[in-house]
Amino acid sequence: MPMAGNTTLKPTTNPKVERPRLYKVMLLNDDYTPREFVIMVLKAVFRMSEDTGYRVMMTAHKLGTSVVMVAARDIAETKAQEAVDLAKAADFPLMFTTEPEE
Ligand code: TYC
Repeated sequence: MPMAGNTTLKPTTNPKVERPRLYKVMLLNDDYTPREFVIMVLKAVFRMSEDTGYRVMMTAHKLGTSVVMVAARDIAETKAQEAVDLAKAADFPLMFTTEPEE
């Protein structure tokens, strides 16, 4: 049976074979969510330590946005949704978004 798709003998050097893009989960600053709540979400959903959570939270607080993690698209989107759901359940406007890496 003839093979469909990539039939060349050097698949690992074939420039048409590309890894799927990775996605960034971004944390967005707002004026209402308490700092401690942001850190709690970063620890619970993204398994961050208190120190790392504090630094990521403060970066978004000062600059407006901060990179939380980089992962395959489905993982990034699931984590961002879990984090937004926790914020919604607590009635905070905290937002996480995903975007492809360059
Ligand atoms: N800016 C918020 C405050 O002063 C804290 C905060 C930090 C909220 C980071 C969101 O992504 C955020 N209470």
